[in-house]
Amino acid sequence: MALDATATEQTHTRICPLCEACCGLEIRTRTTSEGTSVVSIRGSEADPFSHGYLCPKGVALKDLHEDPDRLRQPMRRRADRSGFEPVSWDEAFAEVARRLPPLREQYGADTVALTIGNPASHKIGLFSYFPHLARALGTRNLFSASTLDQMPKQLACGLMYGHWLSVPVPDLPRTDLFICLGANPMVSNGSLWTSPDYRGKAKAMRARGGRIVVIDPRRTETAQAADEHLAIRPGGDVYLLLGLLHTVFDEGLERLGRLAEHVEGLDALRTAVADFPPERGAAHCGIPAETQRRLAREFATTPRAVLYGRFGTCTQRFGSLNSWLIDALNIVTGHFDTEGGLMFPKAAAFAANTLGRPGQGKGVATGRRHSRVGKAPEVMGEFPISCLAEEIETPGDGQVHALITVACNPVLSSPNGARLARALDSLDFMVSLDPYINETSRHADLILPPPSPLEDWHYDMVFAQLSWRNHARWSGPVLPVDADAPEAPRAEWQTLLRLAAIASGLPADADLQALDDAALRAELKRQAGDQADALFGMLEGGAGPARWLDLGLRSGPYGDRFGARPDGLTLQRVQAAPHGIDLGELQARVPEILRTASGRIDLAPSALLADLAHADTALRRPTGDELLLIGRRETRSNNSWMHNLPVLAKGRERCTLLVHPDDAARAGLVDGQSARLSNARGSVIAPVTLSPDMRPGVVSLPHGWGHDLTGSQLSVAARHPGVNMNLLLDEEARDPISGTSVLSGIPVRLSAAEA
Ligand SMILES: Nc1nc2c(c(=O)[nH]1)N[C@H]1C(S)=C(S)[C@@H](COP(=O)(O)OP(=O)(O)OC[C@H]3O[C@@H](n4cnc5c(=O)[nH]c(N)nc54)[C@H](O)[C@@H]3O)O[C@H]1N2
Ligand SMILES: Nc1nc2c(c(=O)[nH]1)N[C@H]1C(S)=C(S)[C@@H](COP(=O)(O)OP(=O)(O)OC[C@H]3O[C@@H](n4cnc5c(=O)[nH]c(N)nc54)[C@H](O)[C@@H]3O)O[C@H]1N2
Ligand code: SF4
Ligand SMILES: [Mo]
Repeated sequence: MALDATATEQTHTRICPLCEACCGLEIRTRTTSEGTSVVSIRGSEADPFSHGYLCPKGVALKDLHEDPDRLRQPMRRRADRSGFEPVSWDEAFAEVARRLPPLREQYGADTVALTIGNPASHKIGLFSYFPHLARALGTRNLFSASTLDQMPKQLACGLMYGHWLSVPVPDLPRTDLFICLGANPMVSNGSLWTSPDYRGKAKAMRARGGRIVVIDPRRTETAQAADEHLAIRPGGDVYLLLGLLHTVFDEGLERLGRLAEHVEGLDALRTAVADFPPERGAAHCGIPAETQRRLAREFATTPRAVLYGRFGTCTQRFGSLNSWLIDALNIVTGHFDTEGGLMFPKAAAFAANTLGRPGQGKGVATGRRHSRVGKAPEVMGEFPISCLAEEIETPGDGQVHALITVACNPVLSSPNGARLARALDSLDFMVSLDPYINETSRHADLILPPPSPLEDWHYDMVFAQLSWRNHARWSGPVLPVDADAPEAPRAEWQTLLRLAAIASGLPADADLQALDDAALRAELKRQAGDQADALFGMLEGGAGPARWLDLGLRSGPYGDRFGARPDGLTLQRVQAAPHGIDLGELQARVPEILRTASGRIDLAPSALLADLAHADTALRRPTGDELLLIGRRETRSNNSWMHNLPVLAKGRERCTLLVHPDDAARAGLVDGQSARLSNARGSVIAPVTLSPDMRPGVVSLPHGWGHDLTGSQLSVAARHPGVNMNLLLDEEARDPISGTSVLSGIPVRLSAAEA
């Protein structure tokens, strides 16, 4: 290698956009006459929020940036459908302008469906401008990964506290008993709980005498580092939670303390759970009544304790009930809105629960409309993503003929992706905003790629609202966008605003700055009336999300209020702090945070009370002895889309089926053997890994695999494709109140795969 005397190295800080932990990274780059490249990626020790933590995926940002399969230019499907060809941005948008408006004219606004996936919550440009596109399209057919994930939690929080994003998080650093239900933060790095370095925090907590109990069908990595593991039966959480609450009331262990005057529905809750003593649900949840009672007593009588439930508790038939009962248990035992319990973060910008009149609001509503085919109620403005295929397939008024996917890969991430893939092929027009030609975007007519995260700046709109500690952190771009490539990826807010403009009937080359100015002025008018023009002139950041961020920060709870509080936050101040600004530990926020119509926490929302009757009916049916399939996450994998990065893909096969030795023996299977997993939906073949950590009768496959579909361009992933567990899932199995798919506890048959 020739030495370049002019080479310079530079250190940048960047919030990792790959998972909810939002670690602060330190990225070193080297610039030579050839250009700038990444030399190293480490956790940033100086970050006040993540203190140097990172996982192997953070390091893979270099591979993501350099991945030859990552698209560097818009792609258009060839007319003979033989693959894709690069096109200019002008051509791409001209094609949208040619094809989308006529479909809307012919079939109406609902004919265009929009889906948005997980990475959007990590990209300020996507998250903040997606609503522009949704509004411009005016379609009812909005879908997202939320109904494959956390919608039950958002619904329960919406109903109880009055806003969809008022989601309390466990205050692990100050608790003495942490009960973790259906979550594996050691691997996932936390969810609806932005808390980097679970391992370190858990270790510190146990070192000062704290106890951790993990309740999960598998003895997970989190369970292995806990004091106790209870192997719950998949789908049985609602009965465990009812048994715990029953015990609390039955034994007079409730202790609302300061919250007593801020809740309503306590008697209704007490009455509702009275029919569910621990004995009744013990077989269904697989946890003996006496263990349930002991756990309830321990939880209620430990002054600083917290019960946290996540993904595994949401993606079940009774996901909304689970989410409600988890919070209710914390509230009635005095472990809520107080140190060491569940607490509400207070974000510096964009949090609806810091806006408007404190302590009271409109609450949330659902079911304002229903999906055309399955009649599923709208929740948070969306229909269940598992309804998308039928909306495309079923003829009639309102049929979906066009689709825009934004950072979403539902062919792999949602139940029965095979059906969805067939449906996508029948669309008249499809656009994907995606960096890859993958299982979903291969069906698109146009793929519009984003810049790599290292070429983009960032501020966490969503996760600052879910953080273990309050903070405001901004990262600038680490690498310049390739100036010699005029068709290089463009900022995603621009792509979204351009599509919105076309949907609004404007020409494909409309002036984005003017459109953005107009939208911001309208918002200021709404917020500040006569002062809008003056405030507009004060905002910094140019066009795009930076200027909205300045508005969010300045008008937010720590903001400078445009000079009224001179030492408050502004975009400039946050940008000037290279490692971000620490805003302190979580504080009590009830009643100020509440936005329910009553101004109180609703402990017994009627929609949830009503669903208890169904839990009761289900309890009357015998448990059955079928083998149940659950999922799992892996440190070196992230949902469906990071299997193409060499640093993560290397090493042992990851998409294996974990089977308890007793179940394997019964099926005549040995370690490493190929097993067939099948049910009425389909069948997949995966290698067996024997694992005594599985609850007997439960097997586990990770999700997001199955990279062997023709037409994708994922050369590394295709070498270890794995299988798609979602082919075994029933797209009609949902928690009907939240619309969330059942992704766990799926009955399956296990046998040796014939050679
Ligand atoms: N069986 C089973 N199914 C599951 C789960 C499970 O545990 N088990 N988990 C569920 C959960 S929690 C979730 S959140 C969903 C996720 O569901 P999705 O959001 O549909 O899936 P992801 O794998 O996150 O794929 C995201 C897509 O975004 C693209 N992408 C990545 N970065 C960017 C970017 O910067 N810009 C743009 N425009 N696109 C980008 C990727 O290439 C990919 O196509 O899957 C769900 N599905
Ligand atoms: N490495 C890595 N990290 C990730 C992701 C990833 O794909 N890989 N995905 C990210 C995303 S999108 C999300 S939403 C988060 C999710 O993060 P978490 O909420 O921590 O979810 P999981 O890690 O899937 O853990 C869910 C646990 O629920 C258990 N489980 C399954 N069924 C049941 C049940 O019926 N009852 C109970 N009590 N438990 C059950 C599973 O065995 C599993 O251990 O992780 C994020 N972080
Ligand atoms: S845990 Fe890993 S993937 Fe998640 S933010 Fe941190 S470095 Fe990124
Ligand atoms: Mo997720």
